[in-house]
Amino acid sequence: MNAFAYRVAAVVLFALVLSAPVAARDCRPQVREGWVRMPPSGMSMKSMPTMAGFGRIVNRCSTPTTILSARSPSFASVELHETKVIGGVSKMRPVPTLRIAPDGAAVLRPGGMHLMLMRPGATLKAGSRIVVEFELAGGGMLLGEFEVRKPEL
Ligand SMILES: [Cu+2]
Repeated sequence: MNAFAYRVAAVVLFALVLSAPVAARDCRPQVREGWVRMPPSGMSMKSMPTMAGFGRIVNRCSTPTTILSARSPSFASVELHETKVIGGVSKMRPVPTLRIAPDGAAVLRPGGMHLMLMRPGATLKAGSRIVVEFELAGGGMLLGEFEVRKPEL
């Protein structure tokens, strides 16, 4: 190898060493268009102490990401659920872990996957925002913001 080849090899190596860990550290999924559906009007939070959260969790990283759990300072507990119609009956079941492919997204929407937000600590008003923390496999954390909205009539 001549001197030029050595220099090219050194630069390439240096770039690899620099870029790999930085990309992994900087790349986190994001919550977009997060919102929480208030109970229908006329129903108090006490009679229906569960709300549903929707939005998109986008993974723009080159590696898959897995959500292990969720929690929120505004609710006693948070679970990921999936609604499925089985034999004409709509049923919800917990989603223990949620894997999102590289450049993929998990869509949380009414009638599908959603966050089940249980027992709010305080009465939430339309327009207020709550934060949900998602625990990621590998030790990371994802913070998502959700706007409280009235259900559509
Ligand atoms: Cu549910």
